[in-house]
Parts: sequence; C-alpha cells; structure tokens
Amino acid sequence: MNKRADFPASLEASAFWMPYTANRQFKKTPRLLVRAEGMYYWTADGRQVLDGQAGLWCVNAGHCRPKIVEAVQKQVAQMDFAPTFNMGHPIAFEFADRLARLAPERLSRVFFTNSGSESADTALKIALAYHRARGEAQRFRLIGRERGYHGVNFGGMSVGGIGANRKAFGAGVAGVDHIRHTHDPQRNAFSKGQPAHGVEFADDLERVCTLHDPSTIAAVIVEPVAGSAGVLVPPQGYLQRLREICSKHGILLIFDEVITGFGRLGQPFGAQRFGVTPDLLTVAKGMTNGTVPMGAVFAKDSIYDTFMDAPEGIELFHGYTYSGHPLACAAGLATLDTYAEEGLLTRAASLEKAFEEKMHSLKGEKHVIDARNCGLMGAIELEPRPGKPGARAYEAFLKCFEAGVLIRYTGDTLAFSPPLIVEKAQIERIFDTVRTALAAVG
Ligand code: PXG
Ligand code: PLP
Repeated sequence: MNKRADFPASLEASAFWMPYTANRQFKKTPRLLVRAEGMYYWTADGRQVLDGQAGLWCVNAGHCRPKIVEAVQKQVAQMDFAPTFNMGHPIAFEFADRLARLAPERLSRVFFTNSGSESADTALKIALAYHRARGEAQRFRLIGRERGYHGVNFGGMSVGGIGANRKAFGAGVAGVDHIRHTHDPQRNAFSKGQPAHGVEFADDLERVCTLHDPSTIAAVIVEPVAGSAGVLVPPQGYLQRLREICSKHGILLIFDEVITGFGRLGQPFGAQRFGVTPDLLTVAKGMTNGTVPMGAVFAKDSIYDTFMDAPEGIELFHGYTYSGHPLACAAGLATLDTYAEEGLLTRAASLEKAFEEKMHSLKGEKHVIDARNCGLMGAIELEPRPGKPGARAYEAFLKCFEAGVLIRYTGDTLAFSPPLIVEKAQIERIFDTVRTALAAVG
C-alpha cells in the first residue's frame, strides 16, 4: 500500500484548484484514492472501494492492467516524446491504423487530440474547413442539443447544452444554435433501453433548418447517449431520423462518443449499436483506458479526401503539441490488445440485461423517479429535496462511498458505468449498496 504518512492533515490550504468540484467543501472532508487494481480503488486510509464509474467513464478494462502498464513503462524509457508536426514516429501510424479497423464503416481517418474537449473542438473545426474546401464557406453554423456535453473548450462549450457549464463564460462561439433535448419523463420514465416515445424530437432539426436556411449549417453534434446530463438514451428511431435530415440538407452529423466509444454500449461504438453512421466521430477516455490522456476524431474517407484534393501544402491548419504522443499511443495499442483478448468491446451486451434488471429493481425505492439504461451505462434520478437540488444525490453518493462503492452523482441523478470487466456479483453489490444508501437519505 502506497500510504503517505507525510500527507498533510488538512488540505484546506492546498494549491490544487480542483476541477468541477466544490473546492471548499471537498478540502474540509477530502476523499483520497491512492491505489487501483482491476475493479477496485484503495483509499488513503486503506479501504477498498468498488469502482462503479470506471474512474470517470474511462477505465473500461479496469485499473492498472499489466499489459498497458508495461507498454507505457517501456515507451517512456525508449522515447518520451517526439513531434508529429512534420515528423513522425511509427506507433502513431500503427495506432491510427488499428483504430481505423475498429471504426464504423468508412470512418477510417484518425486525427489525434488529448481529450474529449479537444476532440469536440477539432471535429467542429474540421466540419467548417471541409465545407470551405468544397466551396461552401457559407456553412458556418454549428448545431448542438440541449443537455449535450462536449467538453469545456470554447467550441464544445458553445454547442453544449447544460446551462451551468455555459452561464459564467460569455457569448461563446458565434453561429451556434441548439435543437431540443430528448428527455421526456412523462412518457418514458423507467424505460429499459431505448424509450418508445420521441422519434419526433429529431424533427426539431427541421425547425432550426427553416429558421436559419439549411445551406448555412455546417454540422450537428450529438452524443448518441447523453452522458453528463444523466444518461439520456435516444428514443427509438431518433438517431436514424437525425441522420436522414442531415443527409437531406448536406449537413455533417458528428457523434460525440467520448463516453459511448470503446465498448460501453456493447459494440465498439454507439454508431454500430444504433446502426447509424455519422460523418465525424469523437472519442477519448476509453481509447487509452484512461491511462494516458488522449482523444481522437474519426473522419469519413470522403472528408479526408476533400482536404487531400487541395494543392500541395498543409491541408488542415490544426493540431496539438501532443497529438499522437508516444506514451498515449503505446497505452492505446496495449489497450486495444487488452480489449480484444478479453472480448471487452462486446462484453457489455452480455451483461446488459443483468445490469438493467438490477438497476430497475430500484424502482419503488424512496425518492426514485426514473431509471434509464443502455449497455453498461445507467442512471437513476431522484426527486430533488425541496429547495435543495442535488442534496439527495450527494448524500447518497457519500453513503455509497462510505460503504465501499464509488458511483457518480450529478444534479439529482446517480450514474453508473462500471469497468467492462465487471462481474454480475459486483453489479449486484453496486445496486444493493445504492438501495441501502437511499433508505438512509432523508
Ligand atoms: N464529450 C463527451 C460526450 C463527454 O462525455 C467530453 C466530451 C470532454 O472530455 P474531456 O476528456 O475533455 O473531459 C466528455 C467528458 C460526468 C463527466 O460524470 C463526464 C465527462 C467528464 C467528466 C465527468 O458527467 N465527459
Ligand atoms: N500557447 C502557447 C504560447 C504555445 O506555444 C502553444 C503551443 O506551442 C500552445 C499554447 C498550445 O499548446 P498545445 O499544443 O499543447 O495545445
């Protein structure tokens, strides 16, 4: 155990400005993790905690998998960094080619980033530059969806649709609009898998097209299943209809698969699970099993070819210092090996029913007003405590953590996304712990 005897008794004066965290509250009563293996974390005070959220929706193969650890160790000793601007290193090409073989049909060009946020901004920029390269520079609008999450950089924030993530940060990118979200608890509460009602929500894109003139719209970006907003599963037929409307108007469809990519929904990508192929697809998180930060944008061959048809020279003026970082590529290749050897990219399909049944058995427990699931991704929603939104979910999260189970809470939803190596008994433990926690929440 990597116990730090010298760890300060109080973090209240710490320099660490924590992301998406109530800093003052956390630093008074910190929860510190110091080791991880397989399905478990260990806390600074030596308690074992079952990981019900795959780190932060990213550790799909479980923690500290030997093959991935060794690959990173070997790579860091061999070549720590090398530029990918006008230079190259073999494993960046190898990793891109391996990814392309996994990707949905015809999405076989890969642009490397370092996070989901960078992937979203990269995809939006590719969409704009693509239309311009085709002589349609008037397509400058970017359409997101209410309740969408596409990271925190300016592009992703602007097309994102969660109010709290936007309100403190000014006007955002110009030319952005949003279609309505798909959440409809009156008709769809406690749906198992894709809800029956709401295919017509996709028609909201036609409203936006009429308002702006579709020939000014470059792209529409959506998560196949919205994650951050509390696991909102697309109604049956919804994504197909969105695809049809985009194709009809020459608008690029971008799937943000930062959470749904790499097996979360029982197929390598959500696009494959839902049978809908976007023009651009963004990933991060599970791409390296969370070991080294990395993201990517998959682009259709025809989009890439459009750029390559231009006169000789730099085709896309975009890239990050760390695009294709050697450590991330090494981690990613070993991650894909681990996924393949253990069948993890389809394992969620075989566990989905057990997960669904167990999670929906919380229907009828105190405060529970909805349960939603797809693959190994699920959420239950709690009735907010009057005047104190989020308080119940936070208390339930704390009680679960004290009982040795880590889950995610956001607003008044509890979200579940265990590593894809999870066993049935561990699924049972996660939801039994939630049941006990809910009974103790006022
Ligand atoms: N797109 C989607 C669909 C995401 O879920 C991002 C982009 C941004 O990725 P980065 O790597 O820049 O964080 C995400 C990230 C949560 C939670 O529990 C969700 C995310 C990140 C942290 C917490 O709601 N999603
Ligand atoms: N800011 C400055 C001053 C830089 O020189 C660079 C990259 O060279 C960046 C920002 C962008 O950094 P990154 O490529 O890591 O996103």
